[in-house]
Amino acid sequence: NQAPSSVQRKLEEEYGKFATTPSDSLLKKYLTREVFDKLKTRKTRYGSSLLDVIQSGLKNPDSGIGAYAADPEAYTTFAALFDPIIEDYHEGFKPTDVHPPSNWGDASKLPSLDPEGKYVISTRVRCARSLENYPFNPTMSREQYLEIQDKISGALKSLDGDLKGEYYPLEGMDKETQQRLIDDHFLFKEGDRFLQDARACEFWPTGRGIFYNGNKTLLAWCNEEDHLRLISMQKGGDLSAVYARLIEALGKLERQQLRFARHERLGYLTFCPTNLGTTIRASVHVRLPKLAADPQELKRVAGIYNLQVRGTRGEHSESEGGVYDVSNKRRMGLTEHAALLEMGNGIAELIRREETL
Ligand code: ADP
Ligand code: CIR
Repeated sequence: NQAPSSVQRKLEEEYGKFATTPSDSLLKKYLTREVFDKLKTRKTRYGSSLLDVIQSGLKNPDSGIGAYAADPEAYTTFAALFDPIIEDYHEGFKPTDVHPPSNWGDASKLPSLDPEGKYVISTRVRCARSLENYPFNPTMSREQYLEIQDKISGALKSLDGDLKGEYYPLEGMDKETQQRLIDDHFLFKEGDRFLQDARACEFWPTGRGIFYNGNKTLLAWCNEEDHLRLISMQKGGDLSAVYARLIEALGKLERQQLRFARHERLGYLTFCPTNLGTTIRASVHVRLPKLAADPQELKRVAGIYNLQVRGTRGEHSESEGGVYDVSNKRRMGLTEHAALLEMGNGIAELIRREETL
């Protein structure tokens, strides 16, 4: 039960080139010769090899991480690579640590981010879920994409009241509508080279799509990076309202037939190791002109509070008009509620610092 020799040869060749390529990725940091030699012959039950896990990072040396779980078993088979990546990204979540059970806490007990509405433009909280008994992107068939879309869009029909909405498949959506949804920060982008090189965009746009309610405050993405992304967002800084809506919607979906994949140690399973555990990314779009006069300084100060800074159009984008996306960085080893508090308190600190400058 080994990776085919053609794959092993390709791995040797590509790893050789990567060894002489400069890269700040965690892949570069942790795929030592020793780890590489240990993993290069392995194959998961789904047939994924080390090459399937690292091909995006090999092709894109500007990756932050550079590895994806080609299927749910990859986290175990290739633990010698994933464990140190996870420990580094999630601020010290060790191989012996166990992600705690879900605890969403009391949504009303969160700090108000920006009571005067001077800095925060909008607030968003998202989580990711994978369906049990399905592989991840690179190992999914066209039929599985469609099956998952059926299950997810079916379950979303159960949402009622303010959450009631409609599912729009990407297949057949006109380009103008798609672009407007992307520009308005509602829809995932198309052609992400990190995902494409991980073979996460096969059969595109089959099985991909977006759900949203009447005022686009609750959204769901189907089969983009993960089987399901559930998103709550609105203008302004009312973190409690945004978080409460996510909890309500997820609770309703959990009462449908959907069964979500959860690992006893890693928490909820996702395609990217950065999203494991709670899978929660709570962000604001924020303008902090004084702090951000030097973007590197903004990143440094944000890091003190375990916050991550992204550009206006999300991951791997630049800031437009001084707008930054600031969110909690780690998602593992703490509860959902603790992740929200970490983000909320951190943003409040950044605003406090902005005001002293
Ligand atoms: P994620 O991994 O959470 O899906 P991305 O970095 O891929 O994040 O961003 C997805 C989209 O969400 C982008 O259009 C981004 O601008 C948007 N977004 C993220 N946070 C906010 C926010 N607080 N307000 C408005 N849009 C946001
Ligand atoms: C990278 O390594 O930069 C890309 N593979 C993306 C990593 C982070 N992805 C994410 O948070 N979803």
